[in-house]
Amino acid sequence: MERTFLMVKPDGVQRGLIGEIMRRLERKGFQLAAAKLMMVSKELAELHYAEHKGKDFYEPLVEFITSGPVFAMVWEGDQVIALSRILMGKTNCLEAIPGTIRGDYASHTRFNLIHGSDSPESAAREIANFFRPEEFVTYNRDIQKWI
Ligand code: RTP
Ligand code: MG
Repeated sequence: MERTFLMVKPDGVQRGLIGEIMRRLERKGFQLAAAKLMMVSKELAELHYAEHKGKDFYEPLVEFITSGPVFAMVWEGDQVIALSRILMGKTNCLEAIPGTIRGDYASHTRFNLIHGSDSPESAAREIANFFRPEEFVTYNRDIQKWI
C-alpha cells in the first residue's frame, strides 16, 4: 500500500474545486489518510519546490503557492502515486487531456489546480514536510476489497 501527498493549489481552493477533486480521488478507490486547509509559508514553499530552484518558473510558482490557502492531503492505495498523477493530467496545459483534473479544469500551466508527488521518494519527503504523525487517521473501509 502506497501513500502520496496531494494538494489542491490556491487556484483550486479559490475556484471551489476541492470537493470535485476529492470526489474523483474517492471514486477511484483511494483512501484519505490526512487532510487540512492551510497557508503555505515562503519557507515551506521553498522546501517543497527545492528541485525547481533556479528555473524561470520558480519565483512565480512560490508566489502562487503562498498566495492563498491550499488543501493538503495524504491519500493511500495500491499504486496511488502513479495513478493519481494520471487522474491529475499533464503539467503543460496543452497536453492535459480532457477527462483528467487539469484537462477538464485548468487552462494555464502554472495555475493547474493540483500537486501530486512524482515518486515514492518525493511522497515520503513531501508528506513529512506537510504532516505530523498524529495528523493521520487509520481505518478500514469495506470498499477496499472491491478495488
Ligand atoms: P506538481 O509538482 O505541482 O505536482 O506538478 P508537476 O509535477 O506536474 O510539474 P513540475 O514540473 O513539478 O512543476 C511544478 C509546478 O510548477 C509550475 N510550472 N510552471 N513552464 C511553466 O511555466 C511551469 N512549469 C511548471 C506548475 O504549477 C507545476 O505544477
Ligand atoms: Mg512536480
